[in-house]
Amino acid sequence: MTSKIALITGATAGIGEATARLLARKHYRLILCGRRQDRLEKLNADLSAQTEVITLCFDVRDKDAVKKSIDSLPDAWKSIDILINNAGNAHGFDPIQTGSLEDWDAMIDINVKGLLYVSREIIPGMTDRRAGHIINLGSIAGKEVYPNGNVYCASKFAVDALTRGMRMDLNPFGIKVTSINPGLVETEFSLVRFKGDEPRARSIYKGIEPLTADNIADIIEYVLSSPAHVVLADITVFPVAQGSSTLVRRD
Ligand code: 8X3
Repeated sequence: MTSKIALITGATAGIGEATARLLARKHYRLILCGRRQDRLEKLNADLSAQTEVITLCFDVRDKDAVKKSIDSLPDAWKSIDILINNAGNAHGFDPIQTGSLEDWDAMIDINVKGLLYVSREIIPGMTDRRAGHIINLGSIAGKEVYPNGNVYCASKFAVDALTRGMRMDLNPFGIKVTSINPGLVETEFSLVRFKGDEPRARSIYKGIEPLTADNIADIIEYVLSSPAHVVLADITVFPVAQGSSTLVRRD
């Protein structure tokens, strides 16, 4: 039975929500962060019978809101043991010559700058306590570039670089740093990428059995259960049907 405190960004959907639900069953105390108050309230209502939950409603793009929200935590919740940097999305799937500046800003602001803002608020507590575990949700898109992936891939390559940089800078403090890099996971991811075009979003997973958000939550729970001296540093996970970013065997 753990009473560790885990903070999850992007907790209201997909991998973040599945992780919140699984860690609640394992009695982690949870700080659930997201932009959508109604979804945060529903999660809180669902999970608070299993564990203690605090919700923080803010947008990771807004550095003042990030600081204000994390500063607002009661003292008993300030010793965050686990940071799960999950918030992130793909916006658009255009070649570089016609990409939308708005989409580019969103991906860089959320996937890269948002991760930095949240990390910067939480890491000093971990270095003071010389303990902690940071899990960054990367992507196969942060390991291999693919056509039309351009800025999304760049944002996830940045997450990969930041994960490695954190592991080096935080090495003196005994802080664990893990990256999990999924391939095709069926969540709202493609619906957001394709701006609500459901048939196009569904076609990404057609003829394969994609990963689910629960598969990734299981991996996160496994990573967190490692012995104190063990850190799973870098995990890439595919559905069996996937051989690379661009190689997918469809029935
Ligand atoms: C999600 C995986 O392959 O769509 O990050 O980029 S992919």
